[in-house]
Amino acid sequence: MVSADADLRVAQTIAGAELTVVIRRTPEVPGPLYVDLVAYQPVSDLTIDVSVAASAGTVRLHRERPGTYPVVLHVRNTGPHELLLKTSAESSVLPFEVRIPRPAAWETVVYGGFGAAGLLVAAALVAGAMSRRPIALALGGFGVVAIVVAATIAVVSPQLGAETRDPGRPNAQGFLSVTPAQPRAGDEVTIRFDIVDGSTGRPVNDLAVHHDALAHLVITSQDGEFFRHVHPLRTSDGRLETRLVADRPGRYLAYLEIERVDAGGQLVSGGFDVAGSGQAASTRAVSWKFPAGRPVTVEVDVGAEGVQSWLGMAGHMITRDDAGTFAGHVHENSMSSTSDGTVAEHGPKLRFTTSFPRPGRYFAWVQYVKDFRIVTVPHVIEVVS
Ligand SMILES: [Cu+2]
Repeated sequence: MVSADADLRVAQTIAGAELTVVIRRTPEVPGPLYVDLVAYQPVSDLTIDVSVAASAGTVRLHRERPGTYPVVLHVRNTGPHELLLKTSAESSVLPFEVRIPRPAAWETVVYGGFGAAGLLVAAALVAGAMSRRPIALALGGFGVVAIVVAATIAVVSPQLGAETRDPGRPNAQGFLSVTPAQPRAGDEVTIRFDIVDGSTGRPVNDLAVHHDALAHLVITSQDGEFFRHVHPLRTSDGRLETRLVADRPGRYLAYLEIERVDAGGQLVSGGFDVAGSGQAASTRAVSWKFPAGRPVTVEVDVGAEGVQSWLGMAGHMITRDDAGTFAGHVHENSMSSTSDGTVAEHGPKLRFTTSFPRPGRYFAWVQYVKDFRIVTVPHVIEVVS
């Protein structure tokens, strides 16, 4: 379940296209539900049916036209809803909640208290002017009490309103499967993660949006030459799917970042093999050399025009060791972004601070968005003791 006190942004990789689905805050119900699909390059011609309950719309993405595609739907009531995205081949169900912001109870008391105080003090002044001293004093006294109560609650309330956190939920477990079961190089492969609760074994139905997605999936080939960072479609409770063309033979490693409501983030991993001949080794040169076990900062030049915020950040750096037993993901150091997810003034340099646990060879992929295009820059890192 995800909620929408503010705009809700959910990245989705659909038909190979990278989108951010923005469900805008709803001012009233029944009323319009504004949804934007932000398409990143390369955009393909694609028709996407977008619907919520009985309300439906269609978005037609055009090749050569990255950016925002709006659609207006209709919601009748507050509470849990599901946004359905559908193309001829794929579909995704995104749970969200419609909430109409209502003042908190303590706000009512504070404003009510100040209001009552104002009236009582005014009445006291009137009574005083009419020379009814005891009444004026009493009214003035109540007014002062009302002010004290309101002011005390105003000061204490932020603590009262503090979120009480769930003690945490059991870890989820993920099982990776691929279709076809034994893919060959060049095949389109469907990668499916079934996420179940570690205690009950039931499909997990409480994935939370974090870093603008329900799940972040990184798939690399063992040799580091293949890299995809995608946002799988939620096809049912606990089931996440993505399709891609595995263009080279060998072992593929998959890392899925998820977060459950009221629980911490976790990484679920898996792998699969792609058959074929002609395994080519990586010939990429080492671009950075670092000591093991210490924080290091890399600087990436993105040009004077800067970058756009993507997944709530100016940039991402994903790392992996040669064997695939270590995987890391850090964000650009400024950690800031624009709330509307459009042009941010980051650049011309992005900085990432990370560390590598042991000596050896590592891969790193730096990602940022420029002109609605996701740029991925691969690096090979040598880590020494
Ligand atoms: Cu992601």
